[in-house]
Amino acid sequence: MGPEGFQTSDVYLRTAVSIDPKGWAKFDYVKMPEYRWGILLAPQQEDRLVNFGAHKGEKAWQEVPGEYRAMLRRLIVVQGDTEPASVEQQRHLGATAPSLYDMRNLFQVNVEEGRHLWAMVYLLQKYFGKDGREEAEGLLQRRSGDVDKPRMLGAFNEATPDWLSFFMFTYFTDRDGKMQLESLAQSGFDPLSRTCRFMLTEEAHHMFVGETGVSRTIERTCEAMKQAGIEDPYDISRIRNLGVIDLPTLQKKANLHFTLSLDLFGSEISTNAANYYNSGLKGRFQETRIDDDHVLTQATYAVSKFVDGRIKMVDEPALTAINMRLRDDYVADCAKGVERWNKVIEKAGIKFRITLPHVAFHRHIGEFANVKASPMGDVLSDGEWSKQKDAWLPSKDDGDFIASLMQPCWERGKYASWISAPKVGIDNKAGDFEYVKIHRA
Ligand code: BYC
Ligand code: FE
Ligand code: FE
Repeated sequence: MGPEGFQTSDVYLRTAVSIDPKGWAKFDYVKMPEYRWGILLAPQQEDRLVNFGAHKGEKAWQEVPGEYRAMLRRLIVVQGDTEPASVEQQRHLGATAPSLYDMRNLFQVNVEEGRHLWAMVYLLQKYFGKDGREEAEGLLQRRSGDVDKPRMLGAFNEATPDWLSFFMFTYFTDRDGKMQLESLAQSGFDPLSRTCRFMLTEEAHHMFVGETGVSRTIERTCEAMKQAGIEDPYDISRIRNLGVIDLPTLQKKANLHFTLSLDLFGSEISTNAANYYNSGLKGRFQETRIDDDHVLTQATYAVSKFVDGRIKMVDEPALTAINMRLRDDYVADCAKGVERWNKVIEKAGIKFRITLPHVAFHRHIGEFANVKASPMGDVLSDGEWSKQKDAWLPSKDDGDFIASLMQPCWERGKYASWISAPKVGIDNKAGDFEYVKIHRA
């Protein structure tokens, strides 16, 4: 279920062969079927403790704590399920890669997500016996978008129809991966913590691909607008005629992928999350750097809720609000890169800003699942929503237009019309480096 085609191509990939800084960035040409995954865990820290919840201060577990076995297995299975799902969603994208550089980055992300599945399967096989093996088998049976055996979480059954979606996905959805892995890296179950810590080193590159991919798309649009003397970012048809993606459509794509990713944090109020935390299985983002008691039985946290037809902040027990807190940390993390995108637009002198929509907008999980709200957070009637939704989310027309731009560009050092070249090459390679040597039968 990996990338379609390109089985005989030589791809300039980074392979992790060990966890020390010299070992995890070996670059060379590899044919994807020959790519090999290692089981890589961050070094064991002696005397590591459970750092939060009811077991705070006890020695971290090297074996599965019997009373939490089912919960822990569930967490590992959900994490494992997302990894191959993203590869399945992206498998057709090689055919329309806007450059060899981008194609190589896609394949790099794919092989690493494959390794992340392997990392979770390793835990299931090694620590859970028969039921672990059955769950591991289940991970191979499910497929993104399959009617009978879909992937577990919503966003991983959506299509990734084009390269802009791929960049938005790696920016927004891989960042959920980062936040969830950070929380699992805090786990009192030490093997899970160690494997997640190493996975996070790889996750950074996925988000880099997303952030720079969107940024290069914006840069190219602004450049084309300037060359054509177009100042108004809403002069859509003229901008599209230049073979670039207009900024309002970029905003719609961001709206879609951001909100699908918000759904991945579960309900704002969740007893599952409270139990994970209390049991010492899943912590908060940067748990050990937070200045509180790390038990949270007395603490409260402000949660945005839908009360009497209005969106309001309500104090809730901090334990049940764990998902909300992680989502807040996620939104703050997302906002940083969006500001860097806005700098590119500002520098080009175009009056437009990309913004993150309100958390009540376009949601399918939690407090706002049954609410229609605008990106500004105004509650709407169904009629108002239907009238305006195409202004906020990609329409069929937008999709068709983007699809029309997805022409492969595989000449060394060349880029498709809608995206600029990167500032620096992978592994500092020169501009015309042949990141993928395509030999087709
Ligand atoms: N779609 O109690 P609640 C990554 C279910 S991404 C469908 O609020 P909880 C990656 C939920 O399972 C990171 N169903 O949920 C990125 C529950 O079902 P049950 C992946 C959903 O448990 C890019 C019910 O609704 N890792 O690595 O507090 C590329 C009640 O919900 C969804 C993790 O997610 C949804 N979006 O929170 C590659 C970490 N949301 O129990 C890779 C592990 C909720 O009634 N997972 N439901 O059958 C978790 O910590 C939690 O399972 C969640 C959900 C945060 C996902
Ligand atoms: Fe991953
Ligand atoms: Fe990732």
